Amino acid sequence: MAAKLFTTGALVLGLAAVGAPAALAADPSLDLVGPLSEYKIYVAENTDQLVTDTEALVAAIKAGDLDRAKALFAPTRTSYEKIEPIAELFADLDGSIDARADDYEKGEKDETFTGFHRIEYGLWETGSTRGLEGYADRLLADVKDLNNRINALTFPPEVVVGGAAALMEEVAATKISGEEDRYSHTDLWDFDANFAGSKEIYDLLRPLIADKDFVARVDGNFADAGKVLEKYRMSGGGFVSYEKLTDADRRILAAKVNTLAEDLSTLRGKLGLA
Ligand SMILES: [Cu+2]
Repeated sequence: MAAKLFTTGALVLGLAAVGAPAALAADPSLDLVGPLSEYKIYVAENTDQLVTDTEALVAAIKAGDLDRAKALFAPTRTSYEKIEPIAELFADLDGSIDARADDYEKGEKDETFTGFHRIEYGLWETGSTRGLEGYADRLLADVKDLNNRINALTFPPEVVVGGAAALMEEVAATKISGEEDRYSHTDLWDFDANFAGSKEIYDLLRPLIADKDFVARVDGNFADAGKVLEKYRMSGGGFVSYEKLTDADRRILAAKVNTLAEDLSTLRGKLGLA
């Protein structure tokens, strides 16, 4: 991809040198071709992983293995959380896969409440896999549907570029309160995945950003947020309960997430996208 990008750049420069209109050299969509196709590969890897991991989670639920199902819950979600800006383009599936009980009139008791958080509720609050088989089947059908739909999708550049900020905005607006994984308190797994998904987009676009102060600041804030998360990483992988996060660390994390959301929201303008 880098080679292709270079060729495009050289071509544009060549044209500019022989006196082509400056507007030609300023078309930002040419530079985005490489990063966009890289990102599409990243998303495809994650949706494949999501299907594989969900199959294992569903198998554990159907085998009545409560401990295994609980252990697989958070890691299975991470590939979804990494690609949320794209997954959310399919609002119906995002609703059935990742909605919270609050989105339903009767909360947890609502018949139409499905997906990860319905399963989470069953595993942690009811403490049993019983009655979750149907939700498990539905979740697997939904993530397979998502995988197919994403594979057929032409990625809108503004959604990809805007996705880096969208992930951070979502963490800032709702997730930092711990509302997402309220029964399992596995929120730090999601945060880590949200950071990874945001940083993936940023890193792919990074070579195109001319403002070096901006790049230094964003790099620094990603690193600082990562340092806070590292303190809570378990030796065997994954994270301790969100309840263990100290107020001081929660404040640092919230501040970093807010600054990142604000800075990354200017990416479109920095890349010359409308
Ligand atoms: Cu989510």
